[in-house]
Amino acid sequence: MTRRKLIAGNWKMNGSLSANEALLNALLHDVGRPGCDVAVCVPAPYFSQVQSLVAGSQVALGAQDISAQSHGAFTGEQSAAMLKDFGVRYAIVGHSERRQYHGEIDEIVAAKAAAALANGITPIVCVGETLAERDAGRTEEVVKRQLAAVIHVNGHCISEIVVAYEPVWAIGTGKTATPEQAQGVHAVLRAQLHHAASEHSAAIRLLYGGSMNAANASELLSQPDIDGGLIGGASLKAPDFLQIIGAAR
Ligand code: 3PY
Repeated sequence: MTRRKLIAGNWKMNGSLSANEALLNALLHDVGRPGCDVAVCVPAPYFSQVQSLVAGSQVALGAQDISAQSHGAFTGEQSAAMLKDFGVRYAIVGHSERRQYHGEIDEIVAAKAAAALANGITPIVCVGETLAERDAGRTEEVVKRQLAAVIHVNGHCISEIVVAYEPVWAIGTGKTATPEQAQGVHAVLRAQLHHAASEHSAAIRLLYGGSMNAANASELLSQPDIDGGLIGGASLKAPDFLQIIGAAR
């Protein structure tokens, strides 16, 4: 089955009103009608600005996190309904930086994915092993455990998720998994999805993330189970991000 690729930028905690405007103007000027889905996952304070800038374009708005709660005394959190108010279409959940710095365990990630799905937002569920886990031969066990938690809670609507394999050792380090390493893990995840939801598994998009850039995108994106990318630093430079989008056609 052919899956339409998705290229999603993860701006992380970067940007300013002026920098966002310059970046998006450059992106929108040249993106045209891309042969893939495109999204930018931006810091929450800029939802309103980015919603206006991308309105009517082929670029969708995404968030970098979402609360598992619907409302109430949860200082600093943003609910799915709040994200919907700004036209947010995707929400990253379980990025390794959130797992590492904010103690987000598998159960929290699964609850966040559930909150997104219940509100019509597509969760981009991140999984990935640390260098120590890879060196110990535990990659498969770790990513399968992380994905199983989400499948377990969201079984009936699993077809609506996007999964991003982001080896932690390749995040912000400039190191990238080789296309073969990435494809190997994607095949494991595809098989797991097939086992859990055979009728939907072929349609679920599996993105690669972890230092995907303009130079390595084509080779990674040509792998049979790599259906797009979750792009860190390279999504902050319009020419690089456009080149990655071009490689996903
Ligand atoms: C990276 O490429 O560094 C990322 O973390 C993308 O989410």
